Amino acid sequence: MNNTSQPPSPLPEDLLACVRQSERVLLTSHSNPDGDAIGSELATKRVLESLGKQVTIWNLDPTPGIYQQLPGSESIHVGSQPPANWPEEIDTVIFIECPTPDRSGLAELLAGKTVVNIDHHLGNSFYGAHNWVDPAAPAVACMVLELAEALHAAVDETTANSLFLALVSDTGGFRFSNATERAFTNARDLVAAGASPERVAHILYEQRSEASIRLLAEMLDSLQLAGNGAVATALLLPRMYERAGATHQDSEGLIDHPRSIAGVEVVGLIRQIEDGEFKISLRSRGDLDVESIARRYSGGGHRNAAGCRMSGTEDQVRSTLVDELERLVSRATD
Ligand SMILES: [Mn+2]
Repeated sequence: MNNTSQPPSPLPEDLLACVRQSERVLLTSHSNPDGDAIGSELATKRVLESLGKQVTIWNLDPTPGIYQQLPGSESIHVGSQPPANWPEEIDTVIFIECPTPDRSGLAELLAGKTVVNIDHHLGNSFYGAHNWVDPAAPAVACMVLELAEALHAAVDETTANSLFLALVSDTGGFRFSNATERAFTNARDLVAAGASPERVAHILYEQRSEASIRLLAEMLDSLQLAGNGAVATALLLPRMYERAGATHQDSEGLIDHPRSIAGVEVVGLIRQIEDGEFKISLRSRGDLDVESIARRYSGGGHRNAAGCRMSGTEDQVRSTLVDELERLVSRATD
């Protein structure tokens, strides 16, 4: 997922000092939060609370169903209406796993506070008063673990489980290119602190809703291969959610299935968000850089996992996307 050949970026002193001094903290992350976003937020909340700080998590979008099993997830404030203590009782906003303020979907609402930016996305825009961007970090969870150590905060079993879940989910179960030595070192440290790989695997892989499996069937029905089998695209349309009895929270991880087909190098999942508007999720293997495509459509992400939006009819968007992905694959084989 990240450029694993680059050295880690050390935790900046000014950022550490700011976190130390902040008594009332608001945490947020990107919209449609994933396992690294939720796990890292919940762990950061516990770490800072163990130091006597008041911490509120505010995300625009609901926590995906599978991550609602993490202790503390019920405390996450969701939606575009601010939590009761905003803005009077907050001094610092920490963005976790959020490449630009806009990606939180809350940028305008969160204006006017000291901003701390902790992230591992390559395209991070260094928007904070204090920035720690480490693209070599396998997951932001690894950075949170380092922050906890620097703050001399205890990482208890619950915190370790949240961070372990974030690390497992961002590395695809230690299968992606970001499953580096550092990922395993951190994994070992987290297990030593009480994380349970069995419990986390149960949460991530064995607790899907029936609706999400029915939605998977609908999505696979729409699967098309192109580019001599190297390019896979699939659709998630409102009528599919309806038939499956599913909500957006049930779509987490579905993109991994087209990616598991032999010969498939890149996957584009096209999800309709309103008439003529689609959210595109991209996945790739190895050196194929889907972030370069996402960036051209005002999106972003990592080399092997990125996202953006496209407008048009369903057919137009799919054919544009297939063209882009075929070009990416053919450039790589030239
Ligand atoms: Mn991440």
